Amino acid sequence: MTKTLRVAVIGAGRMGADHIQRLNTRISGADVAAVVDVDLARARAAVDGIPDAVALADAEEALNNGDVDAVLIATPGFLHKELLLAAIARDIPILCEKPLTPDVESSWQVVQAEEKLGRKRIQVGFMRRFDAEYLALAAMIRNGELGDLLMLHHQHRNPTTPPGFTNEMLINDSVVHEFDAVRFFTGEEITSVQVRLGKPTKNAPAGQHDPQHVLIETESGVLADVEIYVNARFGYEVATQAAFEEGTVSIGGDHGPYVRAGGRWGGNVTPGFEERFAKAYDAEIQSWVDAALRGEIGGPSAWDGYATAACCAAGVEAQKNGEKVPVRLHARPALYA
Ligand code: ISE
Repeated sequence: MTKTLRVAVIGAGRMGADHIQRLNTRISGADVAAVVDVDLARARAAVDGIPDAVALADAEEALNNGDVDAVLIATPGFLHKELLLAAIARDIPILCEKPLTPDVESSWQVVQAEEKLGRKRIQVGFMRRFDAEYLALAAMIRNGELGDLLMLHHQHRNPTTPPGFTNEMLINDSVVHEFDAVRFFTGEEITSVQVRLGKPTKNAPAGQHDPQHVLIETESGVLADVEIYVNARFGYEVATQAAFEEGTVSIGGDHGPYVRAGGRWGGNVTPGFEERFAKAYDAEIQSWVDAALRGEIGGPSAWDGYATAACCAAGVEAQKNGEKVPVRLHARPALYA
């Protein structure tokens, strides 16, 4: 008989609710066993219609529930560290939404706790690694068909930001994806980050300088730049152009349906990340479930979470001083070789 992973989802907000639906309807080999939210009414609404799933207000209670054998953490980042340490102590599979933790010191503590456990239990929710075009570009880089990769140009545009989205969050919450993407594409660590603040939009809330231009360098000297623009109004856009010795490759462009009607031609702009990366999220969670049932992880590790947290720390420093700030990393433990 094939085992089914009984998952506790912690956090029933925007991303948690999306993952609960996905686990309940599209993912095979897993069921939602519990939903935890400080807002119990929200947890109850999330389990409505899911057979045998309980709604709880306390994560500890879910982790101690004998019916739970894996955890998906989708709370705000400041709660991740304690939840991760509690789940590692129970030696259960963990899918943790990005960022691993909001600062580099706590991310390193999580890596050390997992290293002590002696096996990888944490998969970090960098879903772009499961996007079909990201995978196609990564394969072209690996097989060298266009020669060496030289530069990456990223555009990351959001329609608007939720209340409380600080200037630092442009780096910690948004550009963290590009830090992971650059590491994923190149297979190298990032060595420095610089942030340039140019002409801002008047549509940004007070305290946010938007857009920003982030310059990234990797171990072999690949240069990447990111336009992070989080109050772009028109919709959601994540795109990359890669420059190789023998050509260029663009991903994340608009897709069909392409409509000609009513005297106009074109298509629809993606409204947000849930729609833009819906298939990638499905593939990510399926890969996590399949791997968890084998006792493994099926995607980016706690080391990837830690390394990107180190890039974010450099990025936030660079936001403030305008300098090219080195990324400081501890030596990579053998567990993540
Ligand atoms: C959000 O938290 C995400 O993870 C989205 O993918 C990203 O595009 C957005 O900028 C973040 O705020």
